[in-house]
Amino acid sequence: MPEDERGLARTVQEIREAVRRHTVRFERAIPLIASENLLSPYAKELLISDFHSRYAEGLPGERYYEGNEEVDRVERICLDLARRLFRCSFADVRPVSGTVANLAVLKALAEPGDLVGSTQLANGAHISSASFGAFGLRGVKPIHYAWDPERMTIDVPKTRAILLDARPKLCLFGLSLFLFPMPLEELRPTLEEIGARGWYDAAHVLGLIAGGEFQDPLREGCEVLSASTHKTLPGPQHGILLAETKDQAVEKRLASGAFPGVTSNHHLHTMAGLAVALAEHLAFGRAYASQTVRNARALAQALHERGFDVLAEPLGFTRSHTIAVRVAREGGGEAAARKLADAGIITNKNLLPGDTSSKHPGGVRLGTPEVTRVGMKEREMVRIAELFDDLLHKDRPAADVLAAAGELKSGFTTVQYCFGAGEAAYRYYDLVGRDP
Ligand code: DSN
Repeated sequence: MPEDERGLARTVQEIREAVRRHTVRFERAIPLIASENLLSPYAKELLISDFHSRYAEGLPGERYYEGNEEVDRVERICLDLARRLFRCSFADVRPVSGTVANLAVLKALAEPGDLVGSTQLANGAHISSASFGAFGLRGVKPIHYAWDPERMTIDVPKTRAILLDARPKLCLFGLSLFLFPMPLEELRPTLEEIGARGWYDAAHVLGLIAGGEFQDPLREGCEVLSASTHKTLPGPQHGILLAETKDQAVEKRLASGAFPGVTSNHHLHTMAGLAVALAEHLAFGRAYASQTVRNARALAQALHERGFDVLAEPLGFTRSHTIAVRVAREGGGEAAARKLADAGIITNKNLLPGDTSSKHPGGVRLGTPEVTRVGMKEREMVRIAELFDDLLHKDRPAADVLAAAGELKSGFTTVQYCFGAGEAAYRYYDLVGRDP
C-alpha cells in the first residue's frame, strides 16, 4: 500500500476511534442538553439504508428522478402521520433542519425589508431570529417583544403596544430556552387587529405539543409551525413545516419555500426515520411527554432544595422539558458547564435575561428529553441533583462524580417509549462505533 494510502487508512481509523470514544463517553454520561435526544432502533436503522444514497426532488408522485416508488410510499406515510399527530391540514417534511424550516417560512411569508415580531436572544430566542441568522439572510428586521423576566415569558400589555406601533406582518413565537407556553391567545386579538400571521417555532417543544403536555399553537392563533424533529420529538435530525390554514395559497407558498426555496434534495433516510418517530410518538408520545415534564420539575425542585438558583421558582420552575439555573455563585455558566462535563454531566452554558455577554452567560440550561428517553424518573432526578450539589457546592472531586454518574447511568442504556423498547439487541449506545 503506498504511504499516502496507509496514512489515509490511519486517518479513517482515527475517525472511527473518535466516534467510538464519544459513544462510550455518552453511554456513561448524564446528558442534559435540552435540544438533544436518542433515536429509536427502528428509526436509527433507516439512517444507514439505501434511502441515504438517493435523490427525490419534488413531492410524492411528482419527482424529477426515477426509482422513487418506495420513497414516495414512505413520504406519503410520513406526511399522513404528521398531519394526524398535529391535527393539521398541511405538512411538509422536506426541510432538512429546523433553521432550514424557518428559512422556508421566511421565504414563503415575508419579503426583504419586512418587520417580523420575535423575542430577543437573551430572553431565550433561537439564533434564527437574529440579524446574523435566518432573519438577516432573508433581510427581515426583528421587532422585539417586551419580556417579563420573572414569569419568563412575553409581557402581553407592553408587547401589544409595540405591535400596534410597528405593525409587523409576521410574528414568530418560540424559544430555545422554553420554560413556559407563549401567551398566544392573549396576543391573538392584537395580531388580528394588525393583520399579522402567527408563526410558531416549536423545535424544542414539538414532542410535548404532540403529547398533549404543552400549548397547541395551531389552535391558539398560529397558522404556521416550523420545527426541528430531534428534541422532545425523538426523531432524526431533520425539519418539518405544519400549517392549519384555510388559505391554500399559504400551503403552496410554504411548499415552494421548502422546495425549491431552501432545499434541492431532501434527506430521504432521515425523512424515513422521522416517519418511524412520528408513528412511535402516536403510540408512546403521551406517556413520554408527561414523564419528561415531570422529570424537569423534579430536577428543578431537587436543585432548588440544594441551594441552586433555579429560575421561576414561584411558577413551579417550568412547564416544559427545560429548566434554567443561574450559576453566578458556582462560577458562571461557562465554568459550571465545563466542570459538570468533566464529571460526566453534559449541559450547556446559556444566556439568561439581563445577561450582556454571550461568551460569559450567567446560566446553564438543563433538559430532560434524553434521560427520560432511557427510562429515568423522578428518583433519578433527585440523584442527579445530588451530583450537582456534590460537585459544585461540596467540592467532591470530578473523578468521583464521574464514577457516580457512570454508575447511575449503567442502569439506563436502552431506549424506551418506542417499539422493541428494552430488548437487549436495542441497547442504544451499542449500535454505533463499538468495534472499529
Ligand atoms: N441549538 C439548538 C438548541 O440547543 O436549542 C437549537 O437549534
